Amino acid sequence: MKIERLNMEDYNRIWVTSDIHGYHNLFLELIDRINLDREDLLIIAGDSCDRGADSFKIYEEIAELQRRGLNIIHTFGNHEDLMVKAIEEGNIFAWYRNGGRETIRSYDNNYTELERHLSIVKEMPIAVDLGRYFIVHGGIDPEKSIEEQTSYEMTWIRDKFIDNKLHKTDKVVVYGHTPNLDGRIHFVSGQKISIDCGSYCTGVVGAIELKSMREVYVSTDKLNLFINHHFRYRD
Ligand SMILES: [Mn+2]
Repeated sequence: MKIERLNMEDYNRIWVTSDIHGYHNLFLELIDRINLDREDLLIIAGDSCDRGADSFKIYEEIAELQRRGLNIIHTFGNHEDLMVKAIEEGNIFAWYRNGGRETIRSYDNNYTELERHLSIVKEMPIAVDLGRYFIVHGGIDPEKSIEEQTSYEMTWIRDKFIDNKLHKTDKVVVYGHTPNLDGRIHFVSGQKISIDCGSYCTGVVGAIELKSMREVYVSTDKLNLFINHHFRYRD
């Protein structure tokens, strides 16, 4: 299990987003809006694939931006976990039920690319520890220290983490996974920042900059999103 440990002082601005779920257009708009440069860090806290149509393009885009020298770290989300388990262990039903069919379609039978991306996905860190902030997809077991957490808990945990306002570590946990259906970032308590804006039902992807606490939202038209979804499932 890999936890990336970084020093906040090494970067100018530190943006965190998550749960882009195949909406490549929203990702591009976000990159444009936050105007990321080489002094900054962008952490994508999991779930760039599934549900939306363009998962392939998102992973490609991230790799291209990294090649251009931008600091982008993508942590492992439960949808990345579903993808790995479907492809490597044949657990296809769980993936397809959760939007994996769109991911496969986005590769358009290009299995070489899929295999290349799969190896990148498998190398993703589970979390980023910035000292004061701990960035992770699902959350943490509130009763355990950071050292005691498992990959599975940090990728998948929901109720136990959400239902407990406070946790054992004194770090502020910044997490996705559990969507805020009002399409906003929530400051749940002094110890938690919930950033999943529910792209696939709200049309919104949000991001927060941890030094200024500036929030940015990009969104597609909700009706368009609904209609695309509706017609996609008719065939
Ligand atoms: Mn998600």
